[in-house]
Amino acid sequence: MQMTLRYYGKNFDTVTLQQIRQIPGVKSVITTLYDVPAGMTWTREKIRALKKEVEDAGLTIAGIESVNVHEEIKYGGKDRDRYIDNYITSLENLGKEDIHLVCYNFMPVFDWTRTELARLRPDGSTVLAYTQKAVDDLLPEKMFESIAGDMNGTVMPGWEPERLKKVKELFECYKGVTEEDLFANLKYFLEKIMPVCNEYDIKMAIHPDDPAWSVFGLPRIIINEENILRMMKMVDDPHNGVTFCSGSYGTNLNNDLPHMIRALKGRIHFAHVRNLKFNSPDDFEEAAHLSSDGSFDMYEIVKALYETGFDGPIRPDHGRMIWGEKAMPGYGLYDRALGAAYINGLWEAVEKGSQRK
Ligand SMILES: [Mn+2]
Repeated sequence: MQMTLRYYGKNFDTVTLQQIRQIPGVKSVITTLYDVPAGMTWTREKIRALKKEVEDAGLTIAGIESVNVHEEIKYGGKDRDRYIDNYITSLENLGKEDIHLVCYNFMPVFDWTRTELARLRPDGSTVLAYTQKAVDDLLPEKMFESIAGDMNGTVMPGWEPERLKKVKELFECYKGVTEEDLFANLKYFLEKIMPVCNEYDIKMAIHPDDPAWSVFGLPRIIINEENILRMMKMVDDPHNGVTFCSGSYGTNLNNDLPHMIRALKGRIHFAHVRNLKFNSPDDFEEAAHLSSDGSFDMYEIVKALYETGFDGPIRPDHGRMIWGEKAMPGYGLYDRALGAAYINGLWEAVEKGSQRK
């Protein structure tokens, strides 16, 4: 595996590449062109500038998170072919710039959803949290307002203000779109992009829906083992793969995370490793990465990745806000650095332990 950290670019991130470089074992970042809206083409010039910024700091780009998929592609709008063509051009340009991993998601309207961005934990840290009751009591358009008001002055990926204005409109577009339609639209998209992925060896890694169930009545499909295996089979190409995000699949306690990793052997191109603490099945908060701070057995998750031969980029995921840091909620430096160090430790222990048998 290749330990990485997510980086949002110098105009958006409070964490610098110089700081990231000092985290033990981190030689690469996962990043994106944050200022290119979904549906627009990524130019070679922009990709090259991003690469230069990262490489000048002594790091490399391990992959892109994300090249966002335009809503028209997801709901199957009349202009979807145009947006797919743009996506193909973006992939082609990434391939030409020697970037071979792209994370994306297929969640309608809302990206990841949390109901609190700074829930206080017993140790005084603050974390992102979710409680189903808060979602049930809220109108979708209010969701954007409540998230936007609590971002420490940052713009959070997936919750950009320009999307806020369009929420009602978007809900109209998804009227009548079923889970089966979403599967069909994803298949259509994947079949169109697989040739360029094969030509440039670009691994597509779909991120699971978070939380892993329908919110606000919108369909969601990348939520469990059955559905992700269906997605692998419906476009059976090694470039059609997965971002295994323990914190997202883990929102549903019925998902057996180590079992899912084993079932997806060979198709996990990217891993997000983090822990959650459940207070009830529909109320959880993001814990420290350490197993004993949350509800997951992080050792078993890392062991499953190791034993299935996972050799792609891995990153700690959302961290707690600790030590007075002011940053994008979930994306401060300190707790993610602790997470990286912990995952590195687990990996080394699993690796050396298995060689000694
Ligand atoms: Mn994730």
